[in-house]
Amino acid sequence: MKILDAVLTPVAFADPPLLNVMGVHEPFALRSVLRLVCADGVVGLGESYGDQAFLDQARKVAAELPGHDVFDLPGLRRIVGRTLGDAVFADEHGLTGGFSVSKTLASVYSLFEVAALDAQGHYLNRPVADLLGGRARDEVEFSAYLFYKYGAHLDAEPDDWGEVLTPDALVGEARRMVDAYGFRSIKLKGGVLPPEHEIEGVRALADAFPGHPLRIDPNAAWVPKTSIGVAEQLDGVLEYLEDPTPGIDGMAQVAERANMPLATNMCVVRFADVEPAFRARAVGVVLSDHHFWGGLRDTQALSVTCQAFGVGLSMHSNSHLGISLAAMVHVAAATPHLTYACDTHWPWKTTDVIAPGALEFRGGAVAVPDRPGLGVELDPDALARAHEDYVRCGLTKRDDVSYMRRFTGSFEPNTARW
Ligand code: GKR
Ligand code: MG
Repeated sequence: MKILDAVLTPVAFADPPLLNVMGVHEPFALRSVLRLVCADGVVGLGESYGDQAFLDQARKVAAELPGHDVFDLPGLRRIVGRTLGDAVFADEHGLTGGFSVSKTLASVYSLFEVAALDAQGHYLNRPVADLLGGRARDEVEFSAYLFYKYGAHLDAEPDDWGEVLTPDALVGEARRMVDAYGFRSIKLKGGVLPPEHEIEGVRALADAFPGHPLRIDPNAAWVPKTSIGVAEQLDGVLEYLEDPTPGIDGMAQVAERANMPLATNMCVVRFADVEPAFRARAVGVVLSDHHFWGGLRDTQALSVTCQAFGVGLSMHSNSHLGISLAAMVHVAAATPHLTYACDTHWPWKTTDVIAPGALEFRGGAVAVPDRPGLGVELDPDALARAHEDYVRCGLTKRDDVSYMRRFTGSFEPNTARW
């Protein structure tokens, strides 16, 4: 089935002022939506980053696709490689590890692979999970994703989550999310307050939610000595400790002394990182993310690699919309070795580009859609509105650091600060 056109639409959606090691989320998060228009009226959907640097690369590939067979994924990979050469897309927010040619190719390829699989599913009348080998599970469990946050964006009214900077407020945020979605696992984005405050926050969560698995992710805000101290103080409280410190060597130092596994979406971000990290015993859990690991099938390959080495697999997330969630659900369903509830930013958004109802959270899990392809349908009016928001907001890249400086006057990212 031939591809006739590949239409990329940058979109923006409202995002609260969530805090992390690099600063604070801007009022809008950016994404790109891909419609892969094929013969016979079949359309495949994809979603990925919306930063200009990514769009520039993706557009070059989109222009090469008319005439390509949507079932020829090795050929698609060759087109991406040939078109991009040694381009490097730098996701400048700095929260998903280093940049490289291979990661750029994997990221751009992923957008098109997902849309190709969606189109294949529509053509064959089968869900994407079936094309990936079939379901290992009928529903996919996700974790609550807590953030410290400001109560309002600059020059804006307070949002309805309010300010979250204390253990009590954190428990309130968790309560709302757990009640609304039924999450069991709870993740706290750390690296915002001094570690002793974040330890207090985690302890408050443990008291308020007994039996719920807990995680904290300071995005490498701590030096190894501090990380070891935190691991000691939260021994028996955390299911895993995510990216406490930068780099494979630092993580290995911490892993040697920590009783819980260390997880990462920062020091193992491409296949070339696997061997050195596993050899150093730096990580016990890899957080996969099809958006930069080369799509759904390479995510499954990552899973098998982890299984072979006795390493767990979970899933990383960034601010995203429903096409991405659908892709995450299908690949998670078709990946037997997935050992923890996946991350999602889903509760933080209020709009989407897909028609409602296809993806519902029950008991913290999303049932795998039975419908063909990804099982989600684009809402053309919602897409148009999200594109208007993109144009109106004027953002062309994610820049948590500069936005934080507008709140505080001066700010340096907290990486390895404590
Ligand atoms: O949305 O601020 C955020 C997160 O910090 C995100 O960008 C990270 O990439 O969730 C991610 C993580 O686990 O590191
Ligand atoms: Mg992380």
